[in-house]
Amino acid sequence: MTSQIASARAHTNIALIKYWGKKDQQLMLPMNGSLSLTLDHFYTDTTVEFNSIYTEDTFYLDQKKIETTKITPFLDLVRQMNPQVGFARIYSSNHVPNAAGLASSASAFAALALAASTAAGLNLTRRELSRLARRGSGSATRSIYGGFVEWQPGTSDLDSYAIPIDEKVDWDIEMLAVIIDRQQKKISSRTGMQRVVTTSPYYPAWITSTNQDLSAAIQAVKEHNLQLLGQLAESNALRMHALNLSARPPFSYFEPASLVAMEIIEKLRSEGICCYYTLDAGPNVKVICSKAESPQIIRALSTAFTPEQIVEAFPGPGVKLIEC
Ligand code: 2P0
Repeated sequence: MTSQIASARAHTNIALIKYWGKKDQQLMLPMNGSLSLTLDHFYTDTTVEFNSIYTEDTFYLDQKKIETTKITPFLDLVRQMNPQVGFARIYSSNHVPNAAGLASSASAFAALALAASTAAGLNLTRRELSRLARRGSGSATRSIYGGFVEWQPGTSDLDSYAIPIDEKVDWDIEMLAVIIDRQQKKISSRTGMQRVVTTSPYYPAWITSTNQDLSAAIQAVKEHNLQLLGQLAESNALRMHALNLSARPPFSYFEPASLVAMEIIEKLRSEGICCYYTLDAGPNVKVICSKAESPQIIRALSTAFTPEQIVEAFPGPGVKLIEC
């Protein structure tokens, strides 16, 4: 019996400029570039053990065996790189509300990419890890790095990967997550984004405007301009959700409580507080703000949400190996 084992931790990331559509569904190449912030508070720990006695891949999430069709094709990519390794047992624990728009697949596949490739004896560069993680889930491409990260869309498997923009964030920015629903979302990101690509008449305008948003947002990060970054992130998120409303059939991830949170943020802004929101493929609202002003924002959100629903998060690190 030969056994090879490794464990990794990856943090999730929230897109400030969104990825919403693929030009190649098999290679997971995005239609446009995106920009995210990796967060410290939400992460996935994953252990991969390849063992010659196993006869299939088995996946345990939070100690429960899960049937999924996503793991074996992903591990097959690792087995192509080292045909010596056989089947695996994968143990993951998620410190992210599952599939509730807090990007659990991002941390999941980034952790799996590092744990599986290390267990297989491969010593991949971060660029190679980013390309590998992409094959599991698009947003995972970015979770290889900490801080602000750009995913360059590329034109092939070789040149579609993330690059760090500001890994060790040393300026005053934080993100408040307003947890509105921990349930599985009704329409998966994968289904939702392809529906807008094929049916929204606004899709070409999304591509043009998002490319402009991306360049401006990268500049805002470099200048530590929280206000400009927040403005760009909020309008980019609203355009993404407008695409969903313009698809056929239309769909939306908003819940009534999402609108309540958005209104609180807009009101605070009219009172001079620098805060902006973004929403992903779920109803949770993420607020971009400064540490200096977050106590006031939390107070305002507390009029409508419980303390458990308001989670503070700060810029977090890239993927790393941990003790098994
Ligand atoms: C993002 N989202 O840029 C966008 C914004 C959600 C909204 O990437 O099909 O789980 O696995 O590549 O990465 C969520 O979609 O989708 C996502 P797949 P993924 O973060």
